[in-house]
Amino acid sequence: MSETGKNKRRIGLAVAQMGPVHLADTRERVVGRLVEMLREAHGRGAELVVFPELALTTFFPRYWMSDEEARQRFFETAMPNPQVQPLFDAARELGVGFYLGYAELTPEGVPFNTAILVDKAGTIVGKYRKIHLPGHDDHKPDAPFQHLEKKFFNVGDEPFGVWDALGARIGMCLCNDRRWPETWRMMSLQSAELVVLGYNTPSHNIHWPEPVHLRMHHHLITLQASAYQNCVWAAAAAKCGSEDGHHMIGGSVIVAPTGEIAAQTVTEDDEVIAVNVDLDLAETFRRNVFDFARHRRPEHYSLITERVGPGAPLPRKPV
Ligand code: ING
Repeated sequence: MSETGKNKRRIGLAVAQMGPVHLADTRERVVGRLVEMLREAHGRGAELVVFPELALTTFFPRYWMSDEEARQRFFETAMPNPQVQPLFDAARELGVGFYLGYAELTPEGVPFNTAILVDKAGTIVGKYRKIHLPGHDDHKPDAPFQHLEKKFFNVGDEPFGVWDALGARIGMCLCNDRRWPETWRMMSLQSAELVVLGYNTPSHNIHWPEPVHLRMHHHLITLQASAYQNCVWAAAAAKCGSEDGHHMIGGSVIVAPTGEIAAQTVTEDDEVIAVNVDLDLAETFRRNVFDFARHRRPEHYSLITERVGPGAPLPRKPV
């Protein structure tokens, strides 16, 4: 972590957005792209680089196939492994940490949509398995594409986590997690300073004719509001563009605890954005507006963990 100016706690943070990964793209080719962006990010002062969700393959949950076929073609049974090793080697050589999303098949044969946090020595210091799995588990033959995360992945088996790494308190999540306020609160209640995530967000909704511009709108307001309400920096890396004709939004961003966008990509290709993050920028908000310990009233929030879906209004005292 570099100290510059008025002794601020800073971390060089980069988001490495990926353009399309097609079915025909090999992991070797993809990892070559990741290494290239890691080097560019390092050149721009990055100490931590955020890669997308399921970064090593095309977004395969858009295709109907058997679990066996999916696991054979798109899952990693070890991390690192020979195909990904060049990324770990480059990270260690340059002294840069990274977040990487991939499809994990555990030794016990359990499938997860996973992200890892790797430190400057190339050591995996944290692992998160996606909790909010969107989409469906049945085949929708009439849909233009599928969204089979509920079929191919198990729900994560550990709560949202925060890790002390690279000189910061870093929380991790994945894609759809960012839409749920509970995700962010769980990490800010563990004193996160920075939340990193990758995403693959289709432009089109298979369930109803949602106006396309809303995808980007909801993506950005979610990150900006969540960063502000939880006093964290947020860094979100897209895999985007048209993968074998299936379009996904870009809009990779680094958002400050003020809720303002500090950097945003402008293409749907491989693109690096970088910010020299002031980790203490959130301190003012934590001391005043969002001093959780002074202002939160969990005794009035019980429904948030007691109920899954909406239910009856709570009984009230007679007015
Ligand atoms: N993708 C999408 C996401 O949450 C989605 C799925 C899009 C759900 C829009 C609801 C609305 O960004 C993944 N992979 O979660």
